This record gives sequence, C-alpha cells and structure tokens, in this order.
Amino acid sequence: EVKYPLVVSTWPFLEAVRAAWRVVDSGYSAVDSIVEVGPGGSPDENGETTIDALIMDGVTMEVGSVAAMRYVKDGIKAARLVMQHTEHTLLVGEKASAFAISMGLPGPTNLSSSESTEKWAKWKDNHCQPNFRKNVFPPNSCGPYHPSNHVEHLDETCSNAGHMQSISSRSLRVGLHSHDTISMAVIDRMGHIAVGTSTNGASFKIPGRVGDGPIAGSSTYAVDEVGACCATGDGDIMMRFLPCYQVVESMRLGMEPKLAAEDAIARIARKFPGFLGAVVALNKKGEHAGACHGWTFKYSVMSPGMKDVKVFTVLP
Ligand code: SD4
Repeated sequence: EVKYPLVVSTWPFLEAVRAAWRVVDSGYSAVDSIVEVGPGGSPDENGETTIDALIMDGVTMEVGSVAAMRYVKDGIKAARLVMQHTEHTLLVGEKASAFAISMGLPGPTNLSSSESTEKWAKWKDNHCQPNFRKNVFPPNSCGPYHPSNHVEHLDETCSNAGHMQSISSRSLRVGLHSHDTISMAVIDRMGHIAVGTSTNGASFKIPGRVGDGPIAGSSTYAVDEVGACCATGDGDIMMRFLPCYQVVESMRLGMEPKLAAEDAIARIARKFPGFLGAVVALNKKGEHAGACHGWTFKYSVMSPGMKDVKVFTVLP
C-alpha cells in the first residue's frame, strides 16, 4: 500500500525536509512544497556566490529554471516564477535576477556569507593556478591568484592520461563537500510528483559556469506516472549523461529504483572513473534507493507514520 505524501532529498537536510513535509502534509501541492537551502557555500573564483535552480512538475512536464543568477537568493522561488508566469524554461545571469525582482522577489541582495567570504579569501591566497582549466599554459603553478596570468593555450596533443588525472584531483578543487546543494522530490496527497534543485554550484568555478542544477533530466527529473530522481555531485561531468532522465526512463521500462540508480551511476563511472556523484531514485509506489560513486552518499526521507526525517546511507 502506498502512503502519501512523501518527501525525499539529497543529503541530511533535515530542516528543509521538515519544512517541505509541513507544507505537503497540510494539503498543498507537490509543486508548492519544494524548498531550498540558503546560499553562501560555494563562491566562484571572483568570490561571488550565484545560484542555479530548477523546479519541475511531473504532471504537466513544465519546467522553470534559473542559471548563474546573481543578487537574488531565492532560487526555487525564481524558478517557480519562470515555470508559472512565463512560456520559457530557463533564464540566465543578471537577466534572470531582473526577472525575479520584477516579479517581486527580494533583491538585489549580496549572496556572500561569512563562510563563503572566508573560504574564498583562503583559496585566493593559497591555491594553485589555473583552476578548472585544462590544456592551459603555463601549467598549474602555486601562488597567489592573478586572473590576468591565465594564458589559454589549447594543446590538441594533451594526453588522455593527463585528462583523467585532472578529473580525479577535481574533488579537491570542486569543493563538493560543502553541500549547499539540495535536490528534492515530493509526492503530494493526490499522488502527484514535483522535483526541484537549488545550488551555488562548484566552489571557485570560472564565473559564468552553469552546472547540472538547472538542467532538467540531469540534477533532477519527474514523470508523474513513473517516479522521480534527484542527483548531486560533479555537475560538469554528470550533466553530460542526464542521469536523472536515465533513472526515470529505466524505471518506466520496469527497473527497480536500486538497479536504475546503479545503472545511471555506472554509465558515468565507465567514462569518468574519478568522478564524485550520487542519485536517489523514487518510484510511484514510494520505493526509493540510492547509488553513488567516489564518496559515501546520504539521502533523507519523510513519509506518513514517521516521527521525524530518516537518513539513509549509501556506500560507493
Ligand atoms: C554542481 N551538482 O553545480 C552541483 C554541486 C553539488 O554537492 O551537487 N554539490 O555541480
């Protein structure tokens, strides 16, 4: 027997899951129940925090998203405005901020936190350059950061071995352990599914970088008759595979959530053995399972009869 409503999120975001639960349990729709976590975890290489966010309605297959949005902290609210009040799917950068503010969201606001300011200051003084760049001359030299030192030199002969090495050392540079990324799926009392993702993206990213967050089928996906998926990890790699689209379509063809999740992760790992990532799959029966690569993953669930959020651990 299926028990609704149901809330699932990546990582132990207990407060966010409780907040979503309160909304959906009091009878609101799944779309109305998706929540976000605050910005300020992952600054870009100039120290600025920007937001990637997406919301998707599994009934109508409508999607709203914002990418590299500046000065506005409410990513999910902005994405919901794009979905509900425009005929578009994705708005970017300052134009996304202008739209969000014109629709009544607070801004312009400074999205830095003391955490992101401190993290950036430390990185700026100590890190090795170039960051997130490959086939660049001069090669990684340690020292203070000077943007003008970057000389792009595309070397077609750069070996694949070097490329693989740069991917496995990414986890250190990407800053994936700060977990300011939440991806959430909600099934409401009517049995309808919605999903959403909000993130500051990757730490010290090149300004303008957009990750998997605002890409439907990558960070999350929902199809009302089938189920949903939420992802987290190295978005630069994961967005090439649309892992959440893969998970939902595999479940549509009859796969159990566990197998669908493992298969989606394995497809990425075969090409990028050093990548860090995870997905959680949820079907219409309310069955859920996770799979991960390169790290231990945790996801949160709240469903009827539970006293509080339950956290599940998935080993790589
Ligand atoms: C990104 N997927 O922008 C996000 C980062 C993430 O835990 O999931 N962090 O690549």
